[in-house]
Amino acid sequence: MKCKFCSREAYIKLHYPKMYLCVDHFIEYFERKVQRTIERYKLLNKDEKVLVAISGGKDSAVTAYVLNKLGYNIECLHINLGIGEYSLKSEEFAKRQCKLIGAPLHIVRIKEILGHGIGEVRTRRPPCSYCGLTKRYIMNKFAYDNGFDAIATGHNLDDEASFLLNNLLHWNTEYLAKGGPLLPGEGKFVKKVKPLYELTEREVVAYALAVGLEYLVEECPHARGATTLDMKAILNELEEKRPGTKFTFVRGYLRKRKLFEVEVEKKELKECKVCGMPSSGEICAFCKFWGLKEPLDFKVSR
Ligand code: Q46
Ligand code: ZN
Ligand code: ZN
Repeated sequence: MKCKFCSREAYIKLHYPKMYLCVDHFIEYFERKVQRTIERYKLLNKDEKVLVAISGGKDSAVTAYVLNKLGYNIECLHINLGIGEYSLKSEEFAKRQCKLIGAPLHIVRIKEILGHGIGEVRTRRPPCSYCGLTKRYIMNKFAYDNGFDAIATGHNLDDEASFLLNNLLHWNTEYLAKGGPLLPGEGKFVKKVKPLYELTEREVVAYALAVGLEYLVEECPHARGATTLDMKAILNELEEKRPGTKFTFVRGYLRKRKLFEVEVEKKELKECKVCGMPSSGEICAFCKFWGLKEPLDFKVSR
Protein backbone atom coordinates (compact mmCIF):
# COMPACT_ATOMS: atom_id res chain seq x y z
CA MET A 1 0.00 0.00 0.00
CA LYS A 2 1.12 3.53 -0.75
CA CYS A 3 1.18 6.48 1.65
CA LYS A 4 -1.86 8.76 1.49
CA PHE A 5 0.34 11.80 0.89
CA CYS A 6 3.22 10.57 -1.27
CA SER A 7 4.23 7.69 -3.48
CA ARG A 8 6.27 5.87 -0.84
CA GLU A 9 5.43 2.49 0.64
CA ALA A 10 3.25 2.74 3.78
CA TYR A 11 4.92 2.26 7.18
CA ILE A 12 1.66 2.01 9.11
CA LYS A 13 -2.06 1.60 8.57
CA LEU A 14 -4.02 3.85 10.92
CA HIS A 15 -7.51 2.66 11.77
CA TYR A 16 -9.00 5.93 12.90
CA PRO A 17 -8.94 8.02 10.79
CA LYS A 18 -8.34 5.21 8.33
CA MET A 19 -5.20 5.89 6.27
CA TYR A 20 -1.85 4.49 5.20
CA LEU A 21 1.22 6.61 5.95
CA CYS A 22 4.90 6.36 5.09
CA VAL A 23 7.35 6.77 7.94
CA ASP A 24 7.95 10.51 7.41
CA HIS A 25 4.29 11.36 7.07
CA PHE A 26 3.51 9.24 10.12
CA ILE A 27 6.10 11.14 12.19
CA GLU A 28 4.57 14.40 10.99
CA TYR A 29 1.04 13.19 11.77
CA PHE A 30 2.07 12.07 15.28
CA GLU A 31 3.84 15.28 16.20
CA ARG A 32 1.03 17.43 14.86
CA LYS A 33 -1.46 15.46 16.91
CA VAL A 34 0.57 15.99 20.10
CA GLN A 35 0.76 19.72 19.36
CA ARG A 36 -3.01 19.84 18.78
CA THR A 37 -3.64 17.98 22.06
CA ILE A 38 -1.47 20.52 23.89
CA GLU A 39 -3.38 23.41 22.31
CA ARG A 40 -6.88 21.95 22.59
CA TYR A 41 -6.56 21.29 26.31
CA LYS A 42 -4.25 24.25 27.03
CA LEU A 43 -1.65 21.94 28.58
CA LEU A 44 1.58 23.88 28.16
CA ASN A 45 3.13 26.94 26.66
CA LYS A 46 6.67 27.34 25.46
CA ASP A 47 7.81 29.64 28.32
CA GLU A 48 7.07 26.99 30.90
CA LYS A 49 9.69 24.74 32.44
CA VAL A 50 8.50 21.16 32.05
CA LEU A 51 9.71 18.12 33.98
CA VAL A 52 9.14 14.85 32.11
CA ALA A 53 8.95 11.77 34.32
CA ILE A 54 11.00 9.17 32.45
CA SER A 55 10.57 5.53 33.47
CA GLY A 56 12.69 3.84 30.81
CA GLY A 57 9.53 2.67 29.00
CA LYS A 58 8.17 3.80 25.64
CA ASP A 59 5.44 6.28 26.62
CA SER A 60 7.49 8.63 28.75
CA ALA A 61 10.44 8.46 26.33
CA VAL A 62 8.20 9.42 23.41
CA THR A 63 6.66 12.23 25.49
CA ALA A 64 10.10 13.72 26.19
CA TYR A 65 11.28 13.24 22.62
CA VAL A 66 8.25 14.93 21.04
CA LEU A 67 8.04 17.80 23.53
CA ASN A 68 11.71 18.54 22.96
CA LYS A 69 11.27 18.38 19.19
CA LEU A 70 8.26 20.70 19.34
CA GLY A 71 10.39 23.29 21.16
CA TYR A 72 9.18 22.89 24.74
CA ASN A 73 11.62 23.55 27.54
CA ILE A 74 12.07 20.14 29.12
CA GLU A 75 14.23 18.35 31.66
CA CYS A 76 13.76 14.72 32.66
CA LEU A 77 13.50 12.95 35.98
CA HIS A 78 14.05 9.24 36.44
CA ILE A 79 13.10 7.69 39.77
CA ASN A 80 15.08 4.52 40.39
CA LEU A 81 12.72 2.39 42.47
CA GLY A 82 15.37 0.00 43.77
CA ILE A 83 13.67 -3.09 42.31
CA GLY A 84 16.79 -5.17 41.54
CA GLU A 85 17.71 -5.85 37.92
CA TYR A 86 14.52 -4.24 36.67
CA SER A 87 15.48 -0.85 38.09
CA LEU A 88 19.07 -1.13 36.86
CA LYS A 89 17.81 -1.72 33.33
CA SER A 90 15.20 1.04 33.61
CA GLU A 91 17.85 3.56 34.62
CA GLU A 92 20.11 2.49 31.75
CA PHE A 93 17.30 3.00 29.23
CA ALA A 94 16.39 6.37 30.73
CA LYS A 95 20.02 7.50 30.33
CA ARG A 96 20.19 6.30 26.73
CA GLN A 97 16.89 7.96 25.87
CA CYS A 98 17.89 11.33 27.31
CA LYS A 99 21.19 11.16 25.46
CA LEU A 100 19.36 10.64 22.18
CA ILE A 101 16.86 13.39 22.99
CA GLY A 102 19.55 15.77 24.21
CA ALA A 103 17.69 16.66 27.40
CA PRO A 104 19.14 16.96 30.92
CA LEU A 105 18.40 13.96 33.13
CA HIS A 106 18.03 14.01 36.90
CA ILE A 107 18.04 10.71 38.78
CA VAL A 108 16.60 10.08 42.22
CA ARG A 109 17.35 6.63 43.69
CA ILE A 110 14.92 5.81 46.41
CA LYS A 111 17.15 3.19 48.02
CA GLU A 112 19.80 5.86 48.50
CA ILE A 113 17.48 8.45 50.00
CA LEU A 114 15.01 6.23 51.85
CA GLY A 115 17.08 3.16 52.70
CA HIS A 116 14.86 0.57 51.01
CA GLY A 117 13.72 -0.19 47.51
CA ILE A 118 10.13 -0.87 46.54
CA GLY A 119 9.27 -4.40 47.72
CA GLU A 120 11.87 -4.30 50.50
CA VAL A 121 9.81 -2.49 53.11
CA ARG A 122 8.21 -4.54 55.89
CA THR A 123 4.60 -3.54 55.53
CA ARG A 124 1.22 -5.08 54.83
CA ARG A 125 0.72 -2.65 51.99
CA PRO A 126 1.26 -4.12 48.51
CA PRO A 127 4.35 -2.72 46.75
CA CYS A 128 2.33 -0.94 44.04
CA SER A 129 0.38 1.00 46.62
CA TYR A 130 3.38 2.63 48.31
CA CYS A 131 5.29 2.75 45.03
CA GLY A 132 2.54 4.92 43.52
CA LEU A 133 2.50 7.16 46.59
CA THR A 134 6.31 7.47 46.53
CA LYS A 135 6.57 8.24 42.80
CA ARG A 136 3.79 10.85 42.92
CA TYR A 137 5.35 12.55 45.94
CA ILE A 138 8.91 12.61 44.58
CA MET A 139 7.81 13.83 41.15
CA ASN A 140 5.83 16.68 42.66
CA LYS A 141 8.39 17.63 45.31
CA PHE A 142 11.24 17.55 42.81
CA ALA A 143 9.27 19.76 40.42
CA TYR A 144 8.25 22.10 43.23
CA ASP A 145 11.75 22.37 44.77
CA ASN A 146 13.27 23.19 41.39
CA GLY A 147 10.69 25.66 40.13
CA PHE A 148 9.14 23.58 37.33
CA ASP A 149 5.80 24.81 35.99
CA ALA A 150 4.52 21.41 34.91
CA ILE A 151 5.09 17.67 35.10
CA ALA A 152 4.45 15.73 31.89
CA THR A 153 3.69 12.01 31.98
CA GLY A 154 3.37 9.46 29.19
CA HIS A 155 -0.29 8.37 29.57
CA ASN A 156 -1.80 7.52 26.20
CA LEU A 157 -5.34 7.01 24.90
CA ASP A 158 -5.37 3.29 25.74
CA ASP A 159 -4.29 4.00 29.33
CA GLU A 160 -7.05 6.55 29.79
CA ALA A 161 -9.76 4.43 28.13
CA SER A 162 -8.86 1.38 30.25
CA PHE A 163 -8.72 3.51 33.41
CA LEU A 164 -12.19 4.85 32.65
CA LEU A 165 -13.69 1.47 31.78
CA ASN A 166 -12.34 -0.17 34.91
CA ASN A 167 -13.53 2.65 37.15
CA LEU A 168 -16.94 2.69 35.50
CA LEU A 169 -17.31 -1.04 36.08
CA HIS A 170 -16.66 -0.42 39.78
CA TRP A 171 -18.41 2.96 39.89
CA ASN A 172 -15.37 4.57 41.46
CA THR A 173 -16.80 8.03 41.03
CA GLU A 174 -13.98 9.75 42.95
CA TYR A 175 -11.46 8.41 40.42
CA LEU A 176 -13.78 9.19 37.52
CA ALA A 177 -13.71 12.83 38.56
CA LYS A 178 -9.93 12.91 38.28
CA GLY A 179 -9.27 11.75 34.72
CA GLY A 180 -8.40 13.98 31.81
CA PRO A 181 -5.25 15.37 30.20
CA LEU A 182 -4.73 18.24 32.65
CA LEU A 183 -4.59 18.38 36.41
CA PRO A 184 -4.17 22.07 37.22
CA GLY A 185 -1.57 23.08 39.79
CA GLU A 186 -2.72 24.34 43.16
CA GLY A 187 -0.53 25.68 45.96
CA LYS A 188 2.42 23.31 46.23
CA PHE A 189 0.90 20.85 43.77
CA VAL A 190 2.57 21.33 40.39
CA LYS A 191 0.35 21.10 37.28
CA LYS A 192 0.30 17.66 35.59
CA VAL A 193 -0.20 17.13 31.87
CA LYS A 194 -0.54 14.16 29.49
CA PRO A 195 0.54 15.23 25.99
CA LEU A 196 -0.05 11.73 24.47
CA TYR A 197 -3.64 11.72 25.68
CA GLU A 198 -5.17 11.29 22.22
CA LEU A 199 -2.58 8.90 20.75
CA THR A 200 -3.00 5.14 20.89
CA GLU A 201 -0.45 2.76 22.35
CA ARG A 202 0.07 1.30 18.88
CA GLU A 203 0.90 4.74 17.50
CA VAL A 204 3.31 5.40 20.39
CA VAL A 205 5.18 2.14 19.70
CA ALA A 206 5.30 2.91 15.97
CA TYR A 207 6.64 6.40 16.67
CA ALA A 208 9.34 5.14 19.06
CA LEU A 209 10.52 2.68 16.39
CA ALA A 210 10.38 5.30 13.66
CA VAL A 211 12.64 7.74 15.50
CA GLY A 212 14.96 5.06 16.93
CA LEU A 213 14.05 5.36 20.61
CA GLU A 214 14.94 2.22 22.52
CA TYR A 215 12.94 1.36 25.59
CA LEU A 216 12.50 -1.28 28.27
CA VAL A 217 9.76 -3.72 27.31
CA GLU A 218 10.06 -5.87 30.43
CA GLU A 219 7.36 -5.39 33.07
CA CYS A 220 8.08 -4.58 36.69
CA PRO A 221 8.14 -7.86 38.73
CA HIS A 222 5.50 -6.45 41.08
CA ALA A 223 3.09 -5.60 38.27
CA ARG A 224 -0.32 -7.11 38.73
CA GLY A 225 -1.45 -5.55 35.52
CA ALA A 226 -4.01 -8.26 34.67
CA THR A 227 -6.97 -5.93 35.06
CA THR A 228 -5.51 -3.20 32.90
CA LEU A 229 -4.51 -5.77 30.28
CA ASP A 230 -8.04 -7.22 30.29
CA MET A 231 -9.56 -3.77 29.86
CA LYS A 232 -7.14 -2.96 27.05
CA ALA A 233 -7.89 -6.25 25.28
CA ILE A 234 -11.66 -5.64 25.46
CA LEU A 235 -11.24 -2.10 24.16
CA ASN A 236 -9.00 -3.32 21.33
CA GLU A 237 -11.63 -5.85 20.33
CA LEU A 238 -14.28 -3.15 20.25
CA GLU A 239 -11.95 -0.85 18.37
CA GLU A 240 -11.39 -3.54 15.77
CA LYS A 241 -15.14 -3.80 15.13
CA ARG A 242 -15.91 -0.12 15.55
CA PRO A 243 -12.87 2.06 14.81
CA GLY A 244 -12.85 5.21 16.89
CA THR A 245 -14.47 3.62 19.96
CA LYS A 246 -11.65 4.55 22.37
CA PHE A 247 -11.47 8.08 21.09
CA THR A 248 -15.25 8.66 21.31
CA PHE A 249 -15.31 7.09 24.78
CA VAL A 250 -12.58 9.37 26.11
CA ARG A 251 -13.85 12.55 24.42
CA GLY A 252 -17.37 11.79 25.66
CA TYR A 253 -16.03 11.34 29.18
CA LEU A 254 -14.40 14.77 29.11
CA ARG A 255 -17.77 16.30 28.23
CA LYS A 256 -19.50 14.45 31.07
CA ARG A 257 -16.78 14.59 33.72
CA LYS A 258 -18.61 17.22 35.73
CA LEU A 259 -21.24 14.60 36.56
CA PHE A 260 -18.62 12.89 38.71
CA GLU A 261 -17.08 16.03 40.14
CA VAL A 262 -20.07 16.66 42.39
CA GLU A 263 -19.23 13.42 44.21
CA VAL A 264 -15.82 14.60 45.32
CA GLU A 265 -15.56 15.92 48.81
CA LYS A 266 -13.40 19.04 49.01
CA LYS A 267 -10.86 18.17 51.67
CA GLU A 268 -9.22 20.96 53.62
CA LEU A 269 -5.46 20.59 53.17
CA LYS A 270 -2.95 21.47 55.85
CA GLU A 271 0.82 21.53 55.63
CA CYS A 272 2.70 18.39 56.61
CA LYS A 273 4.59 18.98 59.86
CA VAL A 274 7.68 17.24 58.49
CA CYS A 275 7.98 18.37 54.88
CA GLY A 276 5.58 21.30 54.57
CA MET A 277 3.82 19.80 51.55
CA PRO A 278 0.00 19.62 51.34
CA SER A 279 -1.54 16.95 53.52
CA SER A 280 -4.96 15.99 54.82
CA GLY A 281 -3.50 14.98 58.20
CA GLU A 282 -0.79 16.41 60.46
CA ILE A 283 1.86 14.38 58.63
CA CYS A 284 1.54 13.56 54.93
CA ALA A 285 1.12 9.98 53.70
CA PHE A 286 4.66 9.93 52.27
CA CYS A 287 6.49 11.13 55.40
CA LYS A 288 4.30 8.84 57.52
CA PHE A 289 4.96 5.75 55.40
CA TRP A 290 8.72 6.28 55.24
CA GLY A 291 8.91 7.44 58.87
CA LEU A 292 10.68 10.67 57.97
CA LYS A 293 11.76 13.13 60.62
CA GLU A 294 13.38 15.58 58.21
CA PRO A 295 12.06 16.70 54.84
CA LEU A 296 13.71 15.46 51.65
CA ASP A 297 15.27 18.27 49.69
CA PHE A 298 15.56 17.77 45.94
CA LYS A 299 16.94 21.16 45.05
CA VAL A 300 19.53 20.77 42.33
CA SER A 301 22.45 23.19 42.29
CA ARG A 302 22.81 24.76 38.85
S1 Q46 B 1 3.58 0.68 40.71
FE1 Q46 B 1 3.87 -1.50 40.98
FE2 Q46 B 1 4.51 -0.06 38.85
FE3 Q46 B 1 5.75 0.44 41.12
S2 Q46 B 1 5.86 -1.57 42.00
FE4 Q46 B 1 6.26 -1.85 39.82
S3 Q46 B 1 4.26 -2.26 38.99
S4 Q46 B 1 6.70 0.19 39.15
S5 Q46 B 1 3.81 1.17 37.24
ZN1 ZN C 1 4.30 9.80 2.66
ZN1 ZN D 1 5.43 15.22 54.47
